[in-house]
Amino acid sequence: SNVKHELLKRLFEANGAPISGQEFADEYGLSRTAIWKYIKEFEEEGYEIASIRKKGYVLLSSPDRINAANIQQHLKTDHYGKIIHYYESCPSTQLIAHDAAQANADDGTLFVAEEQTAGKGRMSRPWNSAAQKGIWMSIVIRPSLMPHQAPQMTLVAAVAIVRAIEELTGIEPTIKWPNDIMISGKKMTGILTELQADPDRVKAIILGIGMNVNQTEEDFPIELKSIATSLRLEGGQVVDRSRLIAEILYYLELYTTMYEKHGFSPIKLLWESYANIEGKRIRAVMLNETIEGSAIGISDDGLLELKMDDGSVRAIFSADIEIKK
Ligand code: BTX
Repeated sequence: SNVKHELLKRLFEANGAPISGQEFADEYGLSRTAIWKYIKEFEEEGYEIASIRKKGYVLLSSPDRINAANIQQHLKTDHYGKIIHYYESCPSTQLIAHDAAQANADDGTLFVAEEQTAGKGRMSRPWNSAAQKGIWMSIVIRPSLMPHQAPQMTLVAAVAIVRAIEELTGIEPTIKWPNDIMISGKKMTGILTELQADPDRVKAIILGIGMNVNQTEEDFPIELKSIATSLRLEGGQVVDRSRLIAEILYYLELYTTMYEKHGFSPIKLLWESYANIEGKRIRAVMLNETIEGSAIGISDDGLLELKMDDGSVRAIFSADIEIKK
């Protein structure tokens, strides 16, 4: 319930100082027993709370969970993440977010799960989403954009994610067009951008982000061991997922607003500084063909431009790319 969230938020915000159960109960018109019941529930969820006579409740430690209170204590956005739906386990946050967007979910509503049992990537490929190890989330955003501007939101998100990781961990990932974030040549994050639109306007973008955070080698299934990595594997440290989510939401809101107001060119500059593909030999696998050329960069619409060996230029909308040494 909302009151339960508020109570947990207060406990967090008190930073180790006691919260009076009586005062909180009065403020919300509840009994002290109701408050005590919430405290018991928190303890069952893994929070350690001390009850100090005549003073109140003190939060001693919180479990490693990306629930609303844990994320919201770090939040510095205007809209994004103000409403958070949290799941211990669900098939796919992307499906839930789609339904919610159809049912008019607000701009910035976030769906996060500790675990997905049917996480998906592009073209319904499976996305491995191990319990408590990563960030598996979908956000509904309602930017004022034309439908043809929607695919660039993948690049906006990529820039926001890389920036957030840099700020929080000092690790500098690279972006692999269009939707992967890599560290030392291995996939660390995948982005899935989906659209609900009228012919002339975007109604909602459902942005799915799958990020490997605290996996160790053993946590990856055999088929991913050589192609996937996590922040922990690269930086040698466990990362606070809630803090990272709040940081991502901050930059996502900032850069989405920038894109709405000023178009793609400032995003393109940021993107190019993180992608570093100019001049690289690229093999692009598309649905109907595979081509090879050298990268010129991305166009003003976010398409990948390749210079072919015969001198012609091809602009690619979507593909799986391989960057050759
Ligand atoms: P993609 O199609 O670019 O990448 C999918 C491919 O990535 C898979 O075929 C597999 O080879 C590889 N892969 C699978 N799981 C992982 C992993 N954990 N780490 C690295 N590589 C992996 C990328 O699609 C977009 C993924 C979006 C996932 C988010 S999670 C929240 C939301 N809910 C949901 O179901 N999807 C999105």
